[in-house]
Amino acid sequence: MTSHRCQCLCVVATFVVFLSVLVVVSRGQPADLSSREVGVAHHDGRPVLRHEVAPILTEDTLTEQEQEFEYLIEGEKKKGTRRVLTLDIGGGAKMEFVRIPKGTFLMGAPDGEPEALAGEKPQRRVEITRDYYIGKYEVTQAQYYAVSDMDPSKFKGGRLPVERVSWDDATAFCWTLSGRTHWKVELPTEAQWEYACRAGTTTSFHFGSQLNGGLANCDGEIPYGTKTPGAYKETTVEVGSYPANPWGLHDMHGNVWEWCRDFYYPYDNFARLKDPFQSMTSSEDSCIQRGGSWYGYARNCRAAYRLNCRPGSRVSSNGFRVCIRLD
Ligand SMILES: [Ca+2]
Repeated sequence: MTSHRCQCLCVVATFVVFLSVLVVVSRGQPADLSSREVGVAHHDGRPVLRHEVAPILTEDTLTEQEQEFEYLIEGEKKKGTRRVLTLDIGGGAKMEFVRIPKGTFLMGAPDGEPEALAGEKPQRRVEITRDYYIGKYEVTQAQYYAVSDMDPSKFKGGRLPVERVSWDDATAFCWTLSGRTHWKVELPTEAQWEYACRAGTTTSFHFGSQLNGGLANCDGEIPYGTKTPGAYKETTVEVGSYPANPWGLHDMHGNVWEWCRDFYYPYDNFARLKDPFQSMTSSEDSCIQRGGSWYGYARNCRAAYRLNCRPGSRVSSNGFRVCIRLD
């Protein structure tokens, strides 16, 4: 009798464990992560991460540093100050984040912007209701290796941006870093990305309305806003090789495309104007990438340009930068 009860208990326990695993695995691609959730991210089709995400630290624990920097607008040099948080991300690597103040901005392409596509319109006023941190640079290969123990990039160099990373890889990186640092690390929403890229400007690029490869790493042989062609380096370059934007961020235009957390949606079907974010609605959805790349035409580097891409895509123009959520 006792043996029979033991067997029953074993069967029930096995079933409960099986159900738990099923629930975790069936979560599929993560859309949003709140503290204490158990996460599963996929790399090469395998679940590779599963850990408790610790609660974020409070703002009392911040140790920011003020940094002065130079930026360019319409060819004129200006001075700015950024508030930088430096995190030890393990593996001997650090990562710098710039604090972005909450506020409102016009998201999307204005009427009359040359070569703007229908998906970039209508332009509308969007509110970002909380401060957040965003990477001063794209995630580098040294940082990616320190966190994920992988080095997938085509072009090799510790200070080059990591590429050949999918949306799944980028999300897995965020989850690992969240667990390691106790901060809520995530990909920027598309709105957070464009807000940070524009940094208060309204032109096609944060430095003006022309690009031919001189102020951002792209295919300058196909210029934008000018008939004068420029450089096409045919490779990524070290992060921070070009001037910062007015909020102190580098390479928001060009170098590598940057995965955003959102799945693609048309602006005109999307009424939310506060902290807009679109989670996945079907397995056919595409993710958003922003900012253009070393491989792309200058027009694709515009602040308003939206690329939709399958989340599993791993090509040498795909990279990312990460945010820290404060709430
Ligand atoms: Ca970029």
